[in-house]
This record gives sequence, C-alpha cells and structure tokens, in this order.
Amino acid sequence: MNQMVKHSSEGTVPWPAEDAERYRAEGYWEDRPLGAWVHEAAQRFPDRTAVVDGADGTRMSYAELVDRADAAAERLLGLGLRRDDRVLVVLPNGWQFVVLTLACFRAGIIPVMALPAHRRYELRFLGNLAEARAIVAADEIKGFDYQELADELRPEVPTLEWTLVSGVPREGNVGLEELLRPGEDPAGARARLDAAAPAGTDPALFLLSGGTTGLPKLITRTHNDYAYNIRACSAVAGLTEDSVYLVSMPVSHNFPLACPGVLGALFLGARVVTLPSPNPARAFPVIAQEAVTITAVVPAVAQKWIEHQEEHRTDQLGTLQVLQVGGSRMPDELARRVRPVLGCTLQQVFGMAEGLINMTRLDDPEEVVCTTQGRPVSPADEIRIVDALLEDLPDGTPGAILTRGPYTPRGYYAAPEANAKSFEEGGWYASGDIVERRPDGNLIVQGRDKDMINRGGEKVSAEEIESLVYQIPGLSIVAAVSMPDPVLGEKVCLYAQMAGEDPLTLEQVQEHLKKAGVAAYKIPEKVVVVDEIPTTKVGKIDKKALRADIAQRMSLQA
Ligand code: OOB
Repeated sequence: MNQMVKHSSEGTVPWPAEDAERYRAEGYWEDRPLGAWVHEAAQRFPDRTAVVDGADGTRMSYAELVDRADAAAERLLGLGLRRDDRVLVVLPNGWQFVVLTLACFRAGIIPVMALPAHRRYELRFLGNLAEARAIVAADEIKGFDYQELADELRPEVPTLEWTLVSGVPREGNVGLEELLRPGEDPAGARARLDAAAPAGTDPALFLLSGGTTGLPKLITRTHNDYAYNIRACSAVAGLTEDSVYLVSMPVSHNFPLACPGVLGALFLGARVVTLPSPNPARAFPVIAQEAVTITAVVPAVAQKWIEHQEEHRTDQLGTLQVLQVGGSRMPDELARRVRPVLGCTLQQVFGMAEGLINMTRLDDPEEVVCTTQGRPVSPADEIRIVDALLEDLPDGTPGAILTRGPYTPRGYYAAPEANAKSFEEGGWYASGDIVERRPDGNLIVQGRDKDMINRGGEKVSAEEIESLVYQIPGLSIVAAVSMPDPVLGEKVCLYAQMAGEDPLTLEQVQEHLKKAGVAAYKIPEKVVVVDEIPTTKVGKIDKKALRADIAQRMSLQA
C-alpha cells in the first residue's frame, strides 16, 4: 500500500521566482533546514538545558536533544517512512513533541500539526488530505483513549500504516518513548542526516488554518519561510540564549511553536519549559522554579492569570519579563492590567498560521502596547488595507487586510477553491480581518469579515458546524454565530428554524456532533429556535442580526 502514496509538490503553491530570489538576496531565506539551526545551537551550548518537561520532570541538554532527534529520525526512516511523508501529530505539550518534531525536520518527514482536542471528524479529514502514513498520539488524556481513536481512523484513512503512542502502546503500535531514545552513534547519525537534509524550499510542516471556509485547510510552511518567521519573531520578542520560554498553550499552534515560541528558543540555545495547561495554580510555581522569562497566551488565559495574581498576590512571577498575548482581540482594559498586576511587559501579537505576524515592540509606549495589536515583524511584510473593491484605504479607516511576504505562503495545500477565495491577484492573502492602520504603522483589529467564531483563540468555522447540524432531521435553516462570553470572548451559538413542529434542543445538537467525532471546542453551547431566520436584502442569512439578537438576549438574562 505504501507504494501508492506518491507526494508531489503540486499541492503546494510556491512563491514566484522573482520574489524567492529577492527574499534570498535580502537575507530572509537562508536555504538552511530547520534542524540545522538547532544543531548549531547544540554545538555552541551542548551542556545547557534545552527542554524541561514540567509535567514529568524530564530535563534534556542540547547535546541530548539533538542526539535523540537524530536517532529518532533514523528510526522513523527505519520503520519505512520516507522523506516527504506526512505524520499526523496529536500530541499534548511535553518533551516528546519537541524531540519528535525535530526528528521529523531532520528526516524531511512532514508533521501535520493537529491538536489533542481533535477527534475522529477532524483527524479523518486531515489524515486523508495530507495522506498521512502515521499518527502520533498519547495513549490517553483525561480518560480519552487515543489508541482506540487511531484504530477507528485506520480504515478511514487508508494511507495510515503506523500508530506511534506516547505512554503504554498496545500490541501492534509503536512506543514513542522507545523511538525517541538516544542513539548509539550520534556523530554518524548526524552526518548521514546532514547528507540527505531537506532543501530550504521543501515543506517542513503543515499548520492548520483557523477556518474561514467549510473544511479545515492545511498550510505548507517551508524550511526557509518558517526559519525566517522564527528569527524575525525572536528579534522582536527580545529572545536571547538566556531566555526561558514557557509553553502552556497547545504547542502545535503557530503562536507558541514559532512566534518565537519553542522553536525560537531552540534556535538560540535558550531553554524551553513545557506544561500541558496554562492553569495559573500550576503554571505560576513552574515559572518561579524554572525562572521563566517569556511566555505566550491567549487573552482568556491572560485574564485568568491576572485574576489569580490579584487574588493570591504570589511572588512567583519575579523572573517573567514578557507576556505575549494574541490569538483573539485583547480588550484594552485587560491589556492595561498586565504590567501593574503581573509586573511584566505585555506584547500584543496579531498573527495567523498563514504567515503574517504583527507585534507591539517591547519599548513601545504603554498607549501603543495597550490599544494596538502592533506592526509586522519583518520589513519585508507587505500590508494593504482595502475596501470591498480592493481599493486602498487611507490610514485610520478600517478595511480588509491583505498581506504577502517572505513567510506568508501564496496558497493553501491542495485547495484551489479556497485559494481562489482567500488569495487575491498578486498573491495577497486576505485573512478576513477588518483592520485599521494608524499613521504610526500600528494595526488595530476592529473586527472580521469571515464566517468564523473565535472561541478563546480556537477558531471554529460556522459553515463546518452548520453542515454537520443539517444532518439532524426536521431542520429548515441553521446558522452558527458567535455569542459574547466574558472569559473566552466568544462561544458558538446555533440558531435554528424548524421545518416540523418539534424544536431542536441543545442536547440533540451536542449529542449529534459528539457522535460525529467533532472536537469539543466547536460544539455549540446554546441553541435558539426562531420562527424565521432573518435574511439580508440579497437573501443571505443575516448573521449580523443574529449576533445582535443573541447579545441582547444574553444581556436581558444577566
Ligand atoms: C493565530 O493564528 P490562527 O491561524 O489560529 O488565527 C488567525 C486569526 C486572525 O486572522 C485573526 O482573526 C485572529 O486569529 N487573531 C486576532 C489576534 N491574533 C489572531 N484577532 C485579534 N487580535 C489578535 N491579537 O491566532 C496566531 C498565530 C500566530 C501568532 C499569534 C496568533
């Protein structure tokens, strides 16, 4: 069967040759694979600690990290995986994720960065789209059995041949910790992998798109573009070899992975500390013990941390210098509380897995830090703010943001229809965000023009939920919209107009989606049955009216 998997570069949209040439000439692309950057750090600092797993206490030096990664790379190839093969990664935060990802980079095997929250519905789709040959998951998390899930997936994703399991593998599955153990011949492994290293323009990993259209999409990030993404973000976040970076949000997200994230720390010889969750009662003591200097969270978590600190007045945050916050809009009032309460510098981050990263600068005035989402991290990032006819708008007028640059790919993987929707002529990516650019260049995210719900940084495509709910009999029209939530910012609310007499219930929807194998964060938390779903003049569902309606219903309840 493995002979049937034939990967072509067709699915990946390359940068035009003249842009690629310019990115090289200007030093953004260095034609060096991601693994080489970490090896270089390991050469400089072999004995420094690279990774601390805050959950199981594992500590690993740089020498050990690259040794394990190289040994694992050769073992993956030894299993039968080949360069360019895709591996579905569903791991929680921990040292295993770090070593495995690096092993993949070294072997030219492409990790598909799925989430532990994903279930059969998402993984089946992603596995088939990527033609994944292996899946890597924990044995179980909070009572959920990932090996059973993998067993269910195997017949549905015919390319899958191996299940790699962290923890206790069942018969037929490959033990991940065994695979990631150090090797016998580090220098030999290194030389062999170096000789067959992937090219800078080769795909390094697949990130998941935040979901604007119905189906999830994959974003090919190359070694060249991702290495530059990482380096540009490191510079703006002030990362150095002495930094200690804590990752407590799901590490397969672009933000904690590479902005500058875990990989930024490993490029420099800094220390990475992993935790499976950002719960402050757990995270704060770890920040103190490991002398964490920088971390990245979504606004909902920043709020929890601020509340926790206000209540407990801990002395655990003394080393924390920078709190990066992004993934959804941080309210200005919340931003203003970061420095006085947590005692560190706030860095707002407005980014996307598709590329473009904006950040406030560490020395920006408090006004900029608390009321804007910053500006591009690279001088080569191009930005336009346009109206509906794609005419450029003056500064101060909100419009749709278009972008292109050395780390913003020109298309999704194997998705010509989505590309036609999201990429404009000239290769400009339209993120669907409504943004105002101030005369000083800083951006303010004012809203969005995409059918997506941003649940505390996790993105939910309305269309995806609607098409699943339509499978329930008795419905005439359904519409998923965001409803305000004091902690998460938004949650998923479902409006329904019935064809028959019996009204749709929340339990019915939740049960249906759970049975369909949909990730829990996407499942609607409220259902509103109405006589008639409002439509616009051109006959489209009026989601704006629905969002206003649910906001009003909720304010009446409160
Ligand atoms: C990050 O990446 P994604 O791919 O999960 O989501 C991107 C979308 C943006 O298009 C925007 O709609 C929203 O998330 N977003 C923000 C925001 N940061 C992201 N909206 C308002 N304010 C912000 N600060 O979310 C992501 C990737 C890398 C770094 C940071 C975030």
